[in-house]
Amino acid sequence: EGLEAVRKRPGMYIGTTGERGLHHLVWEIVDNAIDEALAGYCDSIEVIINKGNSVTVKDNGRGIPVDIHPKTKKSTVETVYTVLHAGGKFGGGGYKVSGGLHGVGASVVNALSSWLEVRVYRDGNVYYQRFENGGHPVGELKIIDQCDKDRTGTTVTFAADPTIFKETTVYNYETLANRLEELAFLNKGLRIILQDLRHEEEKKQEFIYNGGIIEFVKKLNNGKKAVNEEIVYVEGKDEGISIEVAFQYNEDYTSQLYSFTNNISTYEGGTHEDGVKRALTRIINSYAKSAKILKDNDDALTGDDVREGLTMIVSCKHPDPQFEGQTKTKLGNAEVRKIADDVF
Ligand code: 1YM
Repeated sequence: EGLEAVRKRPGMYIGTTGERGLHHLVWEIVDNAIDEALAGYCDSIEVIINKGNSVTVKDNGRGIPVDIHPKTKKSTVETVYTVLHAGGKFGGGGYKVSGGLHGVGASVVNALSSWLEVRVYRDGNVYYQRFENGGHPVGELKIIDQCDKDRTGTTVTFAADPTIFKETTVYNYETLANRLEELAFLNKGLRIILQDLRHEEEKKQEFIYNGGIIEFVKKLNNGKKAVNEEIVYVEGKDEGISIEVAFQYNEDYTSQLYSFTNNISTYEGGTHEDGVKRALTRIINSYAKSAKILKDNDDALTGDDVREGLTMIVSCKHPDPQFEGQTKTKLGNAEVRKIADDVF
């Protein structure tokens, strides 16, 4: 369970130690804040690139629990940040649906940082703990200040360790902005702010989309001639799995179809995408027949036919997603495909 393992083989946890891996650190911490938003306790997340390329991630959720964890006899904050694989489901209740390392990424980020600080705002107190040199605590979690009783949340600041990230420790503003905007589209009503304090002229963008994926489709079709003015939107939930679909046709011949599960792009498709595609083809064919647009002897429209000029987002939230190659659980692929189809 030691963080040394992460420092020995960082690639196993974050893929690469290049620029991509560096940004992965931010996504791991942001994922924990997103999970808190998905649980319904947080509606605002801030990401700040500080001078010197440390990064701060703030949320206004409940704050990471500060009580003593029964197993480790340390605070839950310290446990989440120093024990590999902690932070996921332990303690029971609730599930994590965001992507990344399934809520266990905090300790990985700490292991790969030269220093990291956590502040938790809870019960009118400001709790603080600092870690150095790959996750070693500098003292215990302690109360350093008082705050308004109504103020709750978690603030984490970390500096990627240059001895691990030898290629670069400099963040790319556009990389962060693009993904944070995507997360704002995929989580409607969630406010995400990005700030860059590295340069004389400070940059700041706020992403909040009350229309969620409808506004995502609007952006993708910007500058194109829409066929249906009003973007079609449907959502539904079954067996704890929710599916949202938004689409609009434009006069192009190509299609833009992006699907996501738990906020992660599923660019190779999947059962959620199959179910929606199948339903769209079935519904358009059935309408075309009943409206006598398709005569009895005509061939049915194919999937490719009905996707011409289609811009569509499919977003699935699944408590226990299965990716290609993973073992199947209770709900098999066929069931998920059927739920996606039914919801549509
Ligand atoms: C800036 C990063 O980590 N926020 C965050 C994390 C947690 C909670 C709230 C939280 C979760 C739960 C209960 C729960 C985490 N808690 C844990 C653990 N932001 C950030 N906000 N209370 C608070 O899941 O039941 C791991 S992450 F394990 F302690 F519950």
